Amino acid sequence: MLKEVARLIKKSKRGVVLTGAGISAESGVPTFRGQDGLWKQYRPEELATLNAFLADPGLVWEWYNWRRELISQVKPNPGHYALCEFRNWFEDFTLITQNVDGLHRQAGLEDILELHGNINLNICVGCRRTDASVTAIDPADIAVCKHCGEKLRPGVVWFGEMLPQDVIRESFKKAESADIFFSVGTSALVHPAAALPVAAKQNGAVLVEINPDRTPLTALADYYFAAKSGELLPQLVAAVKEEAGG
Ligand code: BV8
Ligand code: ZN
Repeated sequence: MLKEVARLIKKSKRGVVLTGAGISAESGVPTFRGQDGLWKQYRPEELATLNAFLADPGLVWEWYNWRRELISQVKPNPGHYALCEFRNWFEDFTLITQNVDGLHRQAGLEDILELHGNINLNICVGCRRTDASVTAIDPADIAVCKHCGEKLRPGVVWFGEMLPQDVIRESFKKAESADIFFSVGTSALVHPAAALPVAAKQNGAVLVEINPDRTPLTALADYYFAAKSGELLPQLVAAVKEEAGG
């Protein structure tokens, strides 16, 4: 299967990768819905929502501060680095991520489409301006916006919130024109991100899924690797190098 996919990659001009929390799992960042899931003690909809923040901003900041602390101590894993190689394979390569941990950028990929924002950004809950001057937030005394006085919140997209329109529009444009689309480390449950691989497939892309567990996407995939991304992606890089005789 690896050889076949390597051959398809060689024949493809436009490659797109969508990643989810699974690609950061081997870096030590807990996924959302796994057994070590971030949301074990809370349900996602309870904390990652505007209502939760308005009801108890301190609790929400405690959770984000815990995640920021955890992410500040982890590093990209071989899966993140392998994706940097994908840039060399395609005339047009796009990385779309649902992750907010910034690990793709740390691994060296710059132009990334971040669907759900970035956990290290602080924005105003009122006017949504970014305040880069504030780094740490004290849940007991939450910093406020210099422009309108409203509280600062993490710069991520919460449930029930719109994704950045320019980012989601560009993501669908890239997915719909992809020759080959990789869905890596995502449970394919959260919309509208989960609709991207389907849109790619519907527009003629070869769909490759890499995930140790099956997902709602697995039945639709042309190739499904039941594997960890940190192991499989480097193997795919090696197979492409072999294919290129290099
Ligand atoms: C919106 C940022 C509307 C915050 C996140 C019913 C049906 C369809 C949709 C909905 C519905 N009810 C509600 C909705 C909408 C909702 C949604 O999709 N809910 C789901 C739960 C059903 N979506 C929204 O609310 C979105 N907004 O719809 O707005 C709207 C429209 C118009 C006008 C106004 C409003 C907003 C969604 C964004 C939410 N924000 N994150 C934060 O991080 O704190 S989502 C959150 O889940 C993360 O970003 C995460 O990336 C994302 C998706 O999860 P995954 O990345 O897939 O992670 P997960 O743990 O689920 O899976 C990990 C996978 O990795 C597993 O499959 C595992 O097997 C695998 N894995 C594990 N180890 C490895 C591995 N894979 C590879 N290698 C390994 N080593
Ligand atoms: Zn403001």
